[in-house]
Amino acid sequence: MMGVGKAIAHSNIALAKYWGKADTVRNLTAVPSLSLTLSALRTITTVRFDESLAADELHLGGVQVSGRPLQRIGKLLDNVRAQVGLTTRASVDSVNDFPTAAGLASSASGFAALAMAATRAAGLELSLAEISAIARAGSASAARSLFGGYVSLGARAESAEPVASGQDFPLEMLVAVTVSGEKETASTDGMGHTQSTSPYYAAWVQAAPPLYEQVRDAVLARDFEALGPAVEQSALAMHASMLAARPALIYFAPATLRVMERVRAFRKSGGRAYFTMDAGPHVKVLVEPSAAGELELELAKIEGVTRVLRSAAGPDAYWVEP
Ligand code: 2P0
Repeated sequence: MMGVGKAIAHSNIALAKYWGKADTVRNLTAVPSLSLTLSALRTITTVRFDESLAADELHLGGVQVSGRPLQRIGKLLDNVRAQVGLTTRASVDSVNDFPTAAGLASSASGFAALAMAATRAAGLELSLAEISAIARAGSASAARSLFGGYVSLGARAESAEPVASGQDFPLEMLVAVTVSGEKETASTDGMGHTQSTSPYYAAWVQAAPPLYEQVRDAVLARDFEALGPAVEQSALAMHASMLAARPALIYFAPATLRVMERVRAFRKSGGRAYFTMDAGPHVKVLVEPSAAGELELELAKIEGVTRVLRSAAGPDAYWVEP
């Protein structure tokens, strides 16, 4: 069999964060999350089952990769192969059309595009929800990248589901890419470490569901002023649990704090914008389209900010001709 599939998925940024697993074997999350899919950050992935291959192969941005990334995609491919009784190995070609050197998370769009492409290459005809479950087993945040707009993933949920479209509530995201000398800790490792050593992890697991509900209700009500504070609290509560780990997990760089301060100053002068951050030093700022251009210029001037990416809401993941 020489099946081939090609797909495009967009990255997503959680507005209500998840951090921590309820089940590490099945990769189920401990708390619910809600994200915005971003049009400007895409991964394009081709999967080709090829009988001449002795082992799975992975190319990221044209460069052959082995080790842990290859192991992780191998697990997803094994799952897909098991569903159709296939033993053929695959070559996977994945390209991000945004600057990966910036250390922006690419596992969300990466595993979503991989699950789309691999299921098609294997000849499976599945719904986006079913493909979301396959992506989630590879990387939990990837479950959300199957859908466009605002997307939720419940605690212990198998797959994500759409909450609202980007047109329903048109917000934009500015990604302030910051410099950091530190090598980032992989999310899976960081979560496990927080879970096993932070005295605040239990408090985070208690605080996250009501914050998620505030975020979801504000999205459904298209209420930016209710949404923003809940988004900031979700990110900072998550980071508080990491900061209390032993040793501490500190993702803040000096420029991270400068961007946050600028966003707060923007609000003091009457603007409306709210920040969030993930397992890295970059800051993502949620803003209305009418104010995005002005704020983008301001963020770009901050010391330690190397570039600012601007994105509207993105669409569902989709297949393209290989
Ligand atoms: C999120 N993050 O909700 C949270 C907020 C980062 C901080 O999901 O271990 O890529 O591959 O399942 O899902 C990043 O972790 O981790 C993440 P794995 P994942 O977006």
